[in-house]
Amino acid sequence: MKIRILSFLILFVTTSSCSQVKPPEPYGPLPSERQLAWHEMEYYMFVHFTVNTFTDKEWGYGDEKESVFNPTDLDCRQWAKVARDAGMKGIIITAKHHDGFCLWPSAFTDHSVKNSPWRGGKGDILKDLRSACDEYGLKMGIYLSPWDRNSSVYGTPEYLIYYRSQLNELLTNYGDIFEVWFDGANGGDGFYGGARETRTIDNKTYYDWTTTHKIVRELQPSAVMFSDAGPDVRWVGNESGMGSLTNWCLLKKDEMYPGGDFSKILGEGHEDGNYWVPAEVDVSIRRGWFYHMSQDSQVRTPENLLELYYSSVGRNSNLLLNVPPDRRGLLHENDVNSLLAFKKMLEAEFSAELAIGKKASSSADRGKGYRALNVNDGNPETYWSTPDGITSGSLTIDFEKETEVNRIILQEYIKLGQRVRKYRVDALADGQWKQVVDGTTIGYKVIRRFPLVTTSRIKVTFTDSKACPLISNIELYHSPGD
Ligand code: FUL
Repeated sequence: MKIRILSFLILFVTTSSCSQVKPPEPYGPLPSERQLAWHEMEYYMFVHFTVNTFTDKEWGYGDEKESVFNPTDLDCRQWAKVARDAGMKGIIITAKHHDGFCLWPSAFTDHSVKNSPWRGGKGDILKDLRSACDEYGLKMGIYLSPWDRNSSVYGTPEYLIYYRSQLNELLTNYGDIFEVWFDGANGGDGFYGGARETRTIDNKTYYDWTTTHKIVRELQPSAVMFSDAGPDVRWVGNESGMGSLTNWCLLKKDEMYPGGDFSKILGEGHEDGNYWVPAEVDVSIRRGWFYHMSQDSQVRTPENLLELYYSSVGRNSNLLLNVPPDRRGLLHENDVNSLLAFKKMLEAEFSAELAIGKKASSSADRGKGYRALNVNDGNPETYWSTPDGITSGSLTIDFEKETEVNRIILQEYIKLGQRVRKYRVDALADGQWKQVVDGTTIGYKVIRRFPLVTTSRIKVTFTDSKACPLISNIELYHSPGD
């Protein structure tokens, strides 16, 4: 009897495991958990604030008196409320910019808020921002400029001890940090404790980034680190808000270093890169990174912000939009109005999704668990895929009636790697398939605009992929915009 039960069980286990479809193997470099969480952030605020706000400069020389820093009405809750209302998911603040002035009362320098008149020297902007972010459900990140034009020891090994001590303060006293921003501007003239000279450093070796990165990993394992060359997130190579249409999340980062001349590579990434290092688009809502009254009338319009959104989030990048507080310590009314109007436009762009629940079919699928219906089920964890070795294929969404469409969102299941090299989108109109848009890479997400088409079916063809394509999401919209 026992033997019969056992053989039955063995038969059952073998047959059921045979009918299981084998999941696709990972392909190439994969994102880490912290990078996956970062991809989902999509859009967040950059805050540039320091003595420059009061001296009307973009780069402070490092000799600014602490007494100039005196916001009359500083309120981090206003920043956070605006960020939240604008649809952003976090705030990254310049804890220290190139001028060396610290927005928190660092124990390692006198050049900080503690010697400013603001709140009688008792204030701590990082602390205020932390509670504001918590209150409004935002994540918080820090920018700590490696270049310090105030420090007398800048350019010597001693400076690295100072820099890392400050990093340690920021990473241990202010709760969870989602991103640490290492800027690429390096060396040059400065105050340097009164020396007033030019100091050049070798940006390939001076900072010994490996040691600094270890500190961040140890103190904030969930934080991603940004720089021109990663290690976790890369600069997009320009400050004008332009993500690259071809955008691999992959990079040969060992060949790069912060401050090098790699603009084009940074935009596209390396198709054959050996690390996952996705691009972040940093851009300011004004001409400058810091507040200047003279730019009050030059704030980007809501329409322009929408363009930025399409050229960043729409191109497989995150958008880090700078909104600099003014001398009151508040985001200026013009910036706030523009941001909130942009948020309204964004909501209108993506108000009614048309693909969800519609019939989805494919040229081929891998089998049960990997069918076409996974791309419009609203679940990012399910995906369509072809059998191994099949590196092209198509997906069709059938509206079953004439429907007006002009936007498409595509997402790969990036947990198993970025694969698609080329795709095209066709619409069935008057009995004929007509191409409406085509593209190269997809990655975490692309959003494509095309002229309004009246169609009963949309077909997305993945014409070339490094391995079997894995598509987790297709969304279609009729947006009011062009
Ligand atoms: C640059 C800096 O020099 C600018 O002042 C600004 O902080 C920008 C985001 O990065 O490298």
